[in-house]
Amino acid sequence: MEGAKPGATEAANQIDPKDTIFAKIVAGTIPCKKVYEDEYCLAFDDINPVAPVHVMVIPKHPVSGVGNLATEQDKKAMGHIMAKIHHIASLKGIDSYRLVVNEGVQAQQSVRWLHIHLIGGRQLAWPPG
Ligand code: D5M
Repeated sequence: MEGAKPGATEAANQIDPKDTIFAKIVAGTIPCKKVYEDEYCLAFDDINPVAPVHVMVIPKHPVSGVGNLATEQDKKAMGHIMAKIHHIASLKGIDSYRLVVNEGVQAQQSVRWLHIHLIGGRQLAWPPG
């Protein structure tokens, strides 16, 4: 398969989420355009939007990716996030959108802190590339 060398996913999995840019955003040492925040999650505009609405929705505690969801805290946060997504979309003025989670190198996850892309504000095509 193209796009990922053998072992690339394993190497990426070694990246500590605390070393990512999203850790700095959660800590407040790097600014973001905040859309929503509560005890469990933070939502902010994507710096490189692919649509008029493109929001990053992330847990506030470090989780690398879907493959690393393990603890009760992880599960509680992700359930909470899913229940808040529609509200976050409404804050951007939309009620139709797509959620994307890239997991691992071949899926082009570039920030190893679990994040949900909330994308909308235009007609979206299907299937995605
Ligand atoms: O998506 C990672 C996403 O993170 C990508 O769409 C850009 C976004 N990003 C990266 N740095 C920032 C900052 N500083 N603010 C806002 N958004 C950011 P992935 O699924 O890992 O490819």
